[in-house]
Amino acid sequence: LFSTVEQAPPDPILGVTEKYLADKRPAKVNLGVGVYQDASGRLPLMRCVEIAEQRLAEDPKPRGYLPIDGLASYTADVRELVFGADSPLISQGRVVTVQALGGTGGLKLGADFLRQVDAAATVLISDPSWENHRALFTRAGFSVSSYRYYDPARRGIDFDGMLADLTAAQPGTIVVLHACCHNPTGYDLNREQWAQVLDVVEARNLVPFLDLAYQGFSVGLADDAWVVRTFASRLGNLFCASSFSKNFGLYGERVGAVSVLCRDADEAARVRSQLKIVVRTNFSNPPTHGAQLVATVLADPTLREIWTSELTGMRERIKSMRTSLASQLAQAGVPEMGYVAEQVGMFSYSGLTRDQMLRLREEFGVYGTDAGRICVAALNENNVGYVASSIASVVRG
Ligand code: PLP
Ligand code: TYF
Repeated sequence: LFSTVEQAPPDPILGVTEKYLADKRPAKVNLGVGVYQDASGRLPLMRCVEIAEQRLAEDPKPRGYLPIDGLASYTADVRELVFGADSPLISQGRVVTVQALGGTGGLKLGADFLRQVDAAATVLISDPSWENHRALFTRAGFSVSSYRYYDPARRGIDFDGMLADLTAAQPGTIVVLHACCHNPTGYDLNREQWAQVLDVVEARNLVPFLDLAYQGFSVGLADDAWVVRTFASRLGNLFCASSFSKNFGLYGERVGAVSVLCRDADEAARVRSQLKIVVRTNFSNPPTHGAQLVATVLADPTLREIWTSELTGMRERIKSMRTSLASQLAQAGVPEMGYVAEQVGMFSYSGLTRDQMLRLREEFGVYGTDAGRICVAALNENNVGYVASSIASVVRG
């Protein structure tokens, strides 16, 4: 049966971690995978999660099945975090939010549902994008192309190219957009540019699928949802995938959701019923623990306050590491990389070539992706100087 099964290539990002783990050098640094690390270089357990966990343990509950569309208090929280607590779209019953296995699961539920609705649609992702976008929508049965996004020569966004590609798209094309903290480049559109994208999406009748995997990592929780809220205020339909992997540090618990904006409450009820079939035929119903943790934190004003201040701390720490990397690069003779301080989110497209990235890895044990992406959220006071001098060596040497 399996004699013709081919060896699949490793995940381009998670494969970097495997190489890092096999490296014996003590100075090695893993800037490959997008996982936040604290000032001591460890993945933190957030204090708000720890307290919520203690509370849940003090009052242990039986583990029955959750409803197919998820824990109701959790999905209501997600809807408010994304669309705003006072959004009329929520009171009008236009938003369907279904619990999913991480942000990836949210994307997949949305993709499988969209495939039922319009099998012939094309999906457009940014060039470049998170690699899993292409793989996931392809596996869901879509033909996936890209729109221009990053211009290596200009070291920034090719906005004219992006607008031209979106304008040329057929009506009904599904457009995957990074709502904030673009992965992998670290370059986001400004608000005027987003408004122009929205004009094109509306005029060309495109279907936006906003990926909100880093809410709270750019400016703040509400600001980072601005794109979703602005699109939602003008469009009949849109999709948004949420993830609490990064902003709650709940990577392994697989806590996410997909929200679908509908034209009215009746349409929302029909869409919900179809999304429930997608859930049922994939995993029947979602897991309890992670959603319970998020709902516990968000339901308690004190825990919520702890969460937002911890999130602010993480965002600020990343920003200070960007500034520190830029200044240490300048001191080491690479002043032209000041853009790392301007980019946002967990990642930075370093501008280094594949060869330079391989040299960083082989000669210095500094691991980024082949394409030149580094996770700045893994920098700290103890490794930033070493990373800067290593980069300077491969750039100048
Ligand atoms: N979308 C983007 C752009 C991401 O970078 C990630 C990162 O993991 C995800 C989705 C998936 O998030 P999750 O781990 O919650 O599935
Ligand atoms: O881009 C990243 O590093 C994160 C984590 O298949 C990730 O989004 C990477 C690869 C993958 C799943 C998650």
